[in-house]
Amino acid sequence: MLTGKAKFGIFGDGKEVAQVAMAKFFKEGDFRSGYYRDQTFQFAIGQATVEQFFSQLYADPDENNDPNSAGRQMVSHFCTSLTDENGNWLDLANRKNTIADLAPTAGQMPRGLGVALASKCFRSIKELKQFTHLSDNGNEVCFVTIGDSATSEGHFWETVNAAGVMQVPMALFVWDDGYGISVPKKLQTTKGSISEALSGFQKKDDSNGFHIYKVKGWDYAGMCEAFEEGVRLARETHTPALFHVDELTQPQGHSTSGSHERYKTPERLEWEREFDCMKKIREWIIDSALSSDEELSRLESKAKNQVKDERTRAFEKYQAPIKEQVKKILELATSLATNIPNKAQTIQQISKELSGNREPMRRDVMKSLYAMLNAAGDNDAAFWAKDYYNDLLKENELLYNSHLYNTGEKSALKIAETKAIVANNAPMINGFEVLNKYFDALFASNPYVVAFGEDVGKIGDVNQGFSGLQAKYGDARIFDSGIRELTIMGQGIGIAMRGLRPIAEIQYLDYLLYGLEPLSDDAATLHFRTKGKQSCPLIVRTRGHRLEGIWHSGSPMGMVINSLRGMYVCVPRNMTQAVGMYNTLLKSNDPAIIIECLNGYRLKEKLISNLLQYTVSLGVPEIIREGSDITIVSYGSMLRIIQEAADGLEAEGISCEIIDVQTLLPFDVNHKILESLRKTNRILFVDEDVPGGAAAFMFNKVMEEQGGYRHLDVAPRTLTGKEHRPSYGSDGDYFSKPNVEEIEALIKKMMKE
Ligand SMILES: Cc1ncc(C[n+]2csc(CCOP(=O)(O)OP(=O)(O)O)c2C)c(N)n1
Ligand SMILES: [Mg+2]
Repeated sequence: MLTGKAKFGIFGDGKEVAQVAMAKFFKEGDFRSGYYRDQTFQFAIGQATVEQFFSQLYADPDENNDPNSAGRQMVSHFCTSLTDENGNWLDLANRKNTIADLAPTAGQMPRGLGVALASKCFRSIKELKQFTHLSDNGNEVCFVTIGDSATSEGHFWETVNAAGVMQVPMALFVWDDGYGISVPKKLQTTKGSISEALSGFQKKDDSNGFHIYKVKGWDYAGMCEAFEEGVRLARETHTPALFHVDELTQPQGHSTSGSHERYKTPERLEWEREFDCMKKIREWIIDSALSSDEELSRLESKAKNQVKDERTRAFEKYQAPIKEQVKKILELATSLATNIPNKAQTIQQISKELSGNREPMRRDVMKSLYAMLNAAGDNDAAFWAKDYYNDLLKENELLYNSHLYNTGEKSALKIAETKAIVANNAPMINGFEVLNKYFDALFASNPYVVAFGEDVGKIGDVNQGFSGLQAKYGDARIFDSGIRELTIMGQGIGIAMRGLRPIAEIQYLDYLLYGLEPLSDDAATLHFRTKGKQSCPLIVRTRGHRLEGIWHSGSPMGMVINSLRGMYVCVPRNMTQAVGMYNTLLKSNDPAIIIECLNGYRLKEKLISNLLQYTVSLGVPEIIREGSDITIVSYGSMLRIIQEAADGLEAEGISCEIIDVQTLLPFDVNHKILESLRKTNRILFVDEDVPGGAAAFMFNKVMEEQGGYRHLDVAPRTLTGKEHRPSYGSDGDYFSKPNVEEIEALIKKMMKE
């Protein structure tokens, strides 16, 4: 199947006819949130070419050749640009859009819900009517595709339920080929049929729900009829449609790795040959006298040749820059060999191997050049070769490691700082009231913002940040969601990708685990995997750190920062700082999570007078107490406990400098902590996470990246929570998380060393 030029292939054969039918009803402004079988659809809507398909198969890192992923994704993972190079949203209402595909099965479901929900927002929020480049009054449909077996995932059920409840324009196509790799559908789906299992979701005149259609994947006319009706109703009435497209096949099995003869019976294989949709549509075309056997054969052979040509062209384009590199290295090698005679033989041997490689890869180039440089050692003659090696390192870094975050004007790190203004007569109010006043001003001034989550609407969230605001701004902008963290995150991702500014709430940080997958796999990788063509300016709002009990005082920050590279992680110590972070993020295109302090909502803060202007620069720690003997680095709720310890230590003549990192991702971009350490020569990292979690991350950053080890008088320390989840009650908290006495005792010990 593959000629050895590509590593892995996964294709949409056996599903071509259904995709041609689906493409007929996909209009400008619509979105596709699908999976790796949709190549025919992408070709049919004119958003991918065969040559591009092969470029992706070869992992060509040039985005001109593989505009779908610049070689970063496996074949059949498509995407169209949603933003321009400056991060501004394109005229999406007048183009055919595809959200960048993902490999995790059913991963397309949660954000597909959000993409569809955005249409509902555009239709029902009057402030959004002006943005005609983003939506034609909500007339866009989100076409979601999924395999029959992936419907076993919780993602599928949660999404289907939410779409049925909310009534969003989703056209959901289940490509049913009877298998998920080797596992047949009777082991996947109740009653072996997704449409039957979902029959209770069928919309009735007086209910919400789905329009459900069952069609045969080789019956072009039948599919067109069903798709036309279902998609039209989704567009007009926002009732979602489910198309169970049965009787599809996999002519080549699941993928290029492994053959389906291992798990399909001879009868099934025979049936697949008989009912292959390409064979069936050919018969239908001839029976309907639309064309003749000869004409079709001519077309088929023409198409085969065209594909071969495009394949060759794609490979040549992929090889061209590498061959240039090889050429340059061979030249350098000749000169090296001449100038370093005692290494000439080694260098010539390396050179010979490289030039003999008929299909060199970039890593072969790097390995050869490195080996030559190794042979040359310190010899001055190697100057140009070294220079070239460094150039190539830089070039490859741009090709393979760039674009994790926005870097242009929409980078959250480029947002200018505006300091808080605290008037002399500033009132002291509760933390939740600071947020409430802020969100009020925000919704009055920024039409793009919507907020949702469990209990966010009617009661204005469990801590009253949105109290009274649904009544003021309407339930289209501030609304309640079912208890479904996964799809609340998906809603946020999809809505953000359509150019809006969602604040999607996870009620407590401990429940982030339920919603982590789409953040980690989708939101955090999006900018990277599309090389900047798509952005997801989602803000996840949650609250955490110490309060009471195992599931209301977790602080799994190590988990968060390690699974969410590609997002920013903000850990404000109070609600005013949180406001500054919301403002910064709302001006940028990077996704982020803001973790408010659960125990901070009822603490008093001075109300600043520039709520909407105040911005916090991400990655810039704040020294919240100056001192000279030791630097204590922490964040969030922990800081208040550290302050108390510092008061106690001061009475004993020990002067503590306390640094609030404010954000864990990014972390101290200007090395402010190092500056402090230079002065104190002692450092302690404190947090509530488990040992080896975020405290270890901060330790590593300061010691290794900032070179902090050079300024130490005593061993650096981390002080963390225990390995277990926190026990209940105030005593449980005291003995599970770092406490004042523990901090004091450790610092006193460090001072004596
Ligand atoms: C979360 C996750 N688990 C497992 C896999 C490995 N995997 C890739 S495709 C696949 C089967 C999917 O079957 P189905 O949904 O029926 O789609 P089909 O490939 O048959 O079109 C599996 C198990 C994955 N990609 N993601
Ligand atoms: Mg399948």
